[in-house]
This record gives sequence, C-alpha cells and structure tokens, in this order.
Amino acid sequence: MGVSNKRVAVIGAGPSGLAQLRAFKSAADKGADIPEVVCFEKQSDWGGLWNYTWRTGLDEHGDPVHGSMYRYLWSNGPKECLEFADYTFEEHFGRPIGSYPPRAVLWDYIKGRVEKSGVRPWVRFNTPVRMVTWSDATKKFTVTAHDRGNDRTYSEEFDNVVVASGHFSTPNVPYFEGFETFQGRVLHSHDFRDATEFKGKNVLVVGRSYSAEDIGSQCYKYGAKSITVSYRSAPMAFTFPEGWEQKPLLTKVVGKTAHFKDGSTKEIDAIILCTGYLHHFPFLTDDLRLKTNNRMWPLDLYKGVVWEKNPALFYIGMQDQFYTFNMFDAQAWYARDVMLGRITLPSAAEMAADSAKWRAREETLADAEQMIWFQGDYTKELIEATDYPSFDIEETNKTFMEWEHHKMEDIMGFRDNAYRSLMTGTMAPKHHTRWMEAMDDSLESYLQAK
Ligand code: FAD
Ligand code: NA7
Repeated sequence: MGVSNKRVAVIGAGPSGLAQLRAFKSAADKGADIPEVVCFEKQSDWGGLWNYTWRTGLDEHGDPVHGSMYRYLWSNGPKECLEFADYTFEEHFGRPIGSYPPRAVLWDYIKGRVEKSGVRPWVRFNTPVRMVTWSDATKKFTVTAHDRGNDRTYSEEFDNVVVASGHFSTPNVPYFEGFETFQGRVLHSHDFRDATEFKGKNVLVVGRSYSAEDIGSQCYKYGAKSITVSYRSAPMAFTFPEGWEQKPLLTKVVGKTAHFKDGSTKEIDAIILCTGYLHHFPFLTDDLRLKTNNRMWPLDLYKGVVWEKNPALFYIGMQDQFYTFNMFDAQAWYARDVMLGRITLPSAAEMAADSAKWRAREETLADAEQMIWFQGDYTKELIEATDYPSFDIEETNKTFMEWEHHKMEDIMGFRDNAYRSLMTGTMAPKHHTRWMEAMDDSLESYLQAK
C-alpha cells in the first residue's frame, strides 16, 4: 500500500465515519495510493449512536452527550436491509441470527468490520473537533480539535474533510404552555434511557414518527400504565393495543392535566418529547455548513455527499434514513473515489441541477413506500459508480415493504418476523423469544441458543 501526500480528516467514528475509513482501507488493500486519514472522535469508543451511554446532558468532559439510544433498543427495521455488502452478519457471527437484533448486537457487528480492517489507529478518540476553516489561498482546511486526554487544543491542515458527525443528537425541543409548572418529568427522546422508569405511569409522547412509536412501545412493554401519543400532523396508522390512545396536538399542561387541540384532557405523569433532532454543526463556518431539516434530499450536496459550494468537503449520512449502513457505505465509497480522483465532478451548475432533479422527485413522495424506492434508487446510483460490492436493491426495497406490512399487521409483534439476507441468500431464523417477552437486551441473551 502506498500513501499519497494528501491528508483527509473524517469527523466522527459512527457508522458513517467508519464507512469512510473502511472505503479507504479497501482501496489500499487493492493496491491504491491512499491519503493519510485521520478520524476525530469525540467519544472514547467508536460506533456512534450504537455505542450506548447511560449519561445524559453533558459528558465527562462537559461537552453535550452524543448518544440518543436507549436501553432495550432493538433494530427498528430488518437487519437484512442494512447489512454491509462487504461484511455479512454470517461472516461476523459465524451463523445466521434473527432479523431485529438489539443495539448491543448491532454495535458488535459494526465494530467487527473495522476491527478486522485494522483501522483503529486512524482514530483519535476523546477528541472533539472544535472548528473547521477553509483557506482560498492554500486550498486547505484547518481542523482544530481538542485532545481531551491531554487537555490540549491543536490545529492541523487537511486537503479534504468528511463530516460524519450524525444528525440525531441535538434535540429539537418545542415549548408548550405550562411546562414550567408541570408536576412530572418532561424530557426529550434524546435523554430517554430506561423504560422501567415509567412503569405504572401515564406517559404522554409528543410526535408521531420513529421515536414516538418506539419509545411508546418500550414504555408499554416495560409496564407503563397508559401511552398517549399527541400528534401535530396526523395520527399514526398502526393499530395499538389497549392502553394506547392518540390525541391531536398538546395545547397546554395545567398541573398534571394535559389539554389537547380537540378540547379533550388527560391526567399524565410524564411527557416525552419525541420531536426529532436538529442538524447541528457548531464546528463549521457558514460557508461550509449544511443547513437542512430532516428530509430525504437536503440541498447543496451533489449525489447527497459532495458539498457543492466547495467540493473538497463531504458529508456522509445527512439524509433522513430508511437505508442506513449500506447507504453510508455507498456514500463513503463515492466520496473516496472523488478524493482519489477516480470520479471527476461536473461543473457547479451541473451539480446543482442534478441535486434539483432529486429534490423535485423527493417533493412528490407521498408515503414511506415511495421514500424507500427513492432512497433505494439513490443508493443504487452511487453503488454503480464505485467498486462497492453490488447487491440487489430491488429485493432490499421489497424487504422494506414486507417490514412495513408487518408493522401494519402488528406493531407490537413485527420484530418476531424473519427475512432472507440479500447478501448471502440465507433465511434468518426466528428469534427464540417474542419481542414482547424478551426483557433482556444483552448480546449474550440474544445470541444464546434456546
Ligand atoms: P452517529 O451514529 O450519530 O455517529 C456520529 C459520530 O460522530 C459519533 O460517534 C459522535 O461522537 C461523533 N461526533 C459528533 N460530533 C463530533 C465532533 N465535533 N468531533 C468529533 N466527533 C464528533 N438506524 C438503523 O439502521 N436501525 C435502527 O434501528 C436505528 N435506530 C435508531 C434509534 C435512535 C434512537 C436513533 C437516534 C437513530 C437510529 N438509527 C437507526 C439511525 C442512525 O442514525 C444510524 O443507524 C447511524 O447511527 C448513523 O450513523 P452516523 O455515523 O451518521 O451518526
Ligand atoms: P423524526 O423522524 O424527524 O420525527 C420528528 C417528529 O417530531 C415528527 O413526528 C414531527 O411531527 C414531530 N414534531 C416536530 N416538532 C414538533 C412540534 N413542535 N410539535 C409536535 N410535534 C413535532 O424524528 P424521530 O426522533 O422520530 O426519528 C429520528 C431517528 O431516530 C430515526 O432515524 C429513527 O430510526 C430513530 P410531524 O410528523 O411533522 O407532524
């Protein structure tokens, strides 16, 4: 392996940043000259959100806690849809496993690939990036980072920067009248950790998307007395079990009474704001900073990856996600090939026109199925442009469709289903315990034979 004299900074060692490391390593393994790659990671270990923390608020150094994942979180989609095309679940675990693994199992899988690749020395842990600036004169970035271990702030120059810092970490926290005098706990889903805290409680969940659905389900599974979901736009279409109800938007709380837009009221003990997250890049100057809400096609990113205003900068994983790990791979391989000069970018106007075309299609998407096909087409286009191992996107989309149908059939039981791997063709076994009865989320419990 040769090393070119270029330097690349990757910000974040979650699934997106690790995809970037793996992409470069895979080129090097095939004999390419690759740049020096430095990955800055704020946490003490890799895996991003999948690296669970009990902490909320500030971390041990006083920085905002990155983690938004909770205990008892199981994959909310089939693992077959996120499987790495170059490192299968079977390769990692040595046998087929169930389709909706708990967080610890997926973390183990994510780590397995990069441990095998030997890229850990590329990562500087406990090192949040504080600032990135671009110089028109030198055509280089200056990255300023804080080495927390030695409490030292330093700056280095790079030819390229890849932003892979995630976007489900900084909570979007709306205010509702009466919060300051509510006689219970108000928290955002970012700070939700252990559902047993809400055992026997009447829980109000605000929001109608993935966090609302899953945190409501967690609380129900672990013994909450009732779950009330308050939606802004529309109720969720699932048939929930007894003990759940859906209400229009919260208007105010008085004491422990929640008031809703339709005039109805309900006594509640806790409010969990499942109101989504903000794309937040405090380390980027305005000329480099992506500004978007959570959607399928943020603008200014050619092929969803290249910062059109300065193509030396890349973003991985910034879209709202059905596809996850293998889409991040497709993006990272594409970004790598631009950095290696294997892909030549068109003019700024052509890049903007291409993005506008995707955005125009995005604006026509009416439901989850159409969004899945959209993201599948996008992932396919990227994969076709690089040597990332090709896989059957159409069948992956169809697995997503099955997942959607299983959720509609039984929102508390969809995780009891199993699907076929699109990478190996192996059918997953059904897990030994139904999700509603499986209270232990440890890797050992999930993998044990029964
Ligand atoms: P992250 O996982 O957020 O990783 C970003 C990394 O960047 C972190 O390690 C962070 O510490 C680091 N970082 C941030 N800022 C800095 C900085 N300034 N300097 C240095 N490092 C920095 N996806 C699925 O496929 N299946 C699921 O079941 C699923 N469940 C989810 C449940 C929850 C509650 C949430 C919030 C998301 C879930 N996701 C799920 C989606 C999730 O976004 C992806 O799986 C994946 O974690 C995204 O990877 P990422 O690397 O882009 O971001
Ligand atoms: P999402 O999917 O971005 O959804 C955010 C939800 O929050 C959505 O239902 C919004 O309502 C709702 N929202 C946002 N602001 C408000 C206000 N002010 N009032 C009421 N409701 C509001 O975020 P999630 O956290 O659910 O999911 C993010 C990731 O975490 C996802 O990838 C999962 O895998 C896990 P709307 O639908 O617009 O009416």
